[in-house]
Amino acid sequence: MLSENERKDFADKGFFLRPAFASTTTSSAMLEDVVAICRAAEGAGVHEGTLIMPENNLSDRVAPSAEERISKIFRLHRRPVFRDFIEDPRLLGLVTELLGPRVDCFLSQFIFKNPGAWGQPWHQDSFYFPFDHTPQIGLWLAISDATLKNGCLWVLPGSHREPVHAHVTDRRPGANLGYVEIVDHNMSEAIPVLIQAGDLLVFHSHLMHRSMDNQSDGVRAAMVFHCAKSGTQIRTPVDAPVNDWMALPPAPTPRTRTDD
Ligand SMILES: O=C(O)CCC(=O)C(=O)O
Repeated sequence: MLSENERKDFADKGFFLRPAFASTTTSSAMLEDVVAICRAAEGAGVHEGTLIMPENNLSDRVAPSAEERISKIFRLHRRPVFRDFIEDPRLLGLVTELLGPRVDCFLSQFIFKNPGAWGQPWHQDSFYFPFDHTPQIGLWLAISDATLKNGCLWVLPGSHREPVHAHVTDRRPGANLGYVEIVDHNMSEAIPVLIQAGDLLVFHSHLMHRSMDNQSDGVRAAMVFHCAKSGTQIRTPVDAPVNDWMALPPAPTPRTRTDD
């Protein structure tokens, strides 16, 4: 289910890109659902089991619509459009090849990076995942094009081989809740991930990555899922409120010539 190049990129660099993975219909349905959530909740809070987080540095903006003040919406993967996506046989094939035959989706977040929103500092996702297995797999689906101007992701190729580094709290006054930063590593070899709406970035949870501020006039949106091997144990007394463990179906068995 993975090409040779994808397998090699994941092993060598800690990520690979699947261009044109999602249709415009899927991306639009995701966007429509999260916009409806933000408007129903009239901004940040809880709605139908989802958690809606504000964009702190845009909190005093007078915005015509609720979603223009939102940063992230968590716990989406049981909703039909998101569940259909994460249970797509192409995704199941990909994550089971990387993690083993049975996999859970435990985290999902839609990211609205509105004009003026700040980027998320350098981090490794495993810092947020105090689990007994590593790695987890991140699936970052571009809902809009991601450019240098609108705050695309940056990654440090090969950094997935690093242990989880110390992370310090994001020191910018007004930074979003939960933002942390790696300050003890050289990031000079980092590269931008310039991708188009519908492209999927697949990455290792130790990969160091960040995003930049949105300096454009348009929103830079993305939908991110995280998957772990089934049976993963949490090493903290209480799980993070953003997590919601859901077993995924097994990947369909590839057809062989004798099936015909
Ligand atoms: O898309 C972004 O702005 C940051 C996303 C990110 O770093 C993450 O999902 O771990």
